[in-house]
Amino acid sequence: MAFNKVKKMLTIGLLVGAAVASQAAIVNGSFEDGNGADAANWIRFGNTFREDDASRTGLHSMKMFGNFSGGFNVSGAFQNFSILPGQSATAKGYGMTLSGDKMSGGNWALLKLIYRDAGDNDLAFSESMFINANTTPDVWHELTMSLGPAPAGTAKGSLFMLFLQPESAGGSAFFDDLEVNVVPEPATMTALAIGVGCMLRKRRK
Ligand SMILES: [Ca+2]
Repeated sequence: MAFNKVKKMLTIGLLVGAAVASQAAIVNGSFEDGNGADAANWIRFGNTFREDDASRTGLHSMKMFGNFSGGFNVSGAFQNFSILPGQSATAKGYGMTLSGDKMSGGNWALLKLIYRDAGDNDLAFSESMFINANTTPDVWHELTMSLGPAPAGTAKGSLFMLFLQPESAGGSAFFDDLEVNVVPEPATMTALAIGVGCMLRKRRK
């Protein structure tokens, strides 16, 4: 087989491998799709709103702050994604607090990546770094999470943006450019590698 042909096939194989190795699992992570305070594909609760006064990319981000209900309370939004036992998920996003409405008191905000069973019980979770009163304002901070293989009984994954207000302190947090990647279990990867190998051998004959 001509060298160029082999090179082309290897490139295709690598591209297929890369596409399968890491699959984008959530949509509208930049919150550009939506209607007013609602971001398409996201379910929000408490004081959580799609806003256009601070964004890392595009025009929108998600803003959240406390409910000022007198006790410990939570605002946030989440999106579920597909994952099977044995597959692994990682997630990334960006968080910020503005100096004009800086996080204060004991408030904190974070991203949380979760594996859940069919009854919505948490089987495993990974929390990002916190956005809180000590966070440098007016800068987007990269937030990352990583979980190992999903255990037996995993029915879905969820990515949460959360704002926790232990008392009635002020301040708000913004999130933008969230993504989740799901990596197939090693057995699937091996099978794919063998498949590409067979394809190349067959073509060589
Ligand atoms: Ca955005």
